[in-house]
Amino acid sequence: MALERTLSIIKPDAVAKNVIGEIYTRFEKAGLKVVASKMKQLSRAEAEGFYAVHRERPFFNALVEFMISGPVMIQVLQGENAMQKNRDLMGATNPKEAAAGTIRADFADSIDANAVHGSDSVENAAIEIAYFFPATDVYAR
Ligand code: RTP
Ligand code: MG
Repeated sequence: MALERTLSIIKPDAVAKNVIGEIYTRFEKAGLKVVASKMKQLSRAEAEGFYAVHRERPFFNALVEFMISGPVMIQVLQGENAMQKNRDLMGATNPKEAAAGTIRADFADSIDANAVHGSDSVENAAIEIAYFFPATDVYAR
């Protein structure tokens, strides 16, 4: 098994619902450690840059509008198979299809307001972590 890092974002809907702590508890109970974190109001340019791979998709504008609608909580998670483990905790993109007990099943309202983001590959995780955190702000622990 590989010790990995992945990028997680608690999206504006879940921050507004005041469930940051409940979501962090799920990370911790799954053996994932928070090794960097910050709350941030994304600018439009930051959100567009972060989701640049989706620029041509029909939902891009709605996604950017949603991600700048309020502050987000951004964290780096570290642990064995952290990328896939976080994806498993999150559940399917559409909360209607998310397995019971996943973050999206429990906290997401819609495919747009779906509570969390998680990197979808180890390669993208490295890019996404560097997008938000200088290396000196990510801690070995
Ligand atoms: P995320 O990137 O946020 O972790 O979510 P994901 O991998 O499960 O989904 P992805 O395909 O990367 O899409 C990014 C976000 O765009 C919104 N979306 N809306 N209306 C739609 O059909 C649609 N499809 C995707 C979701 O908020 C999704 O999380
Ligand atoms: Mg994605």
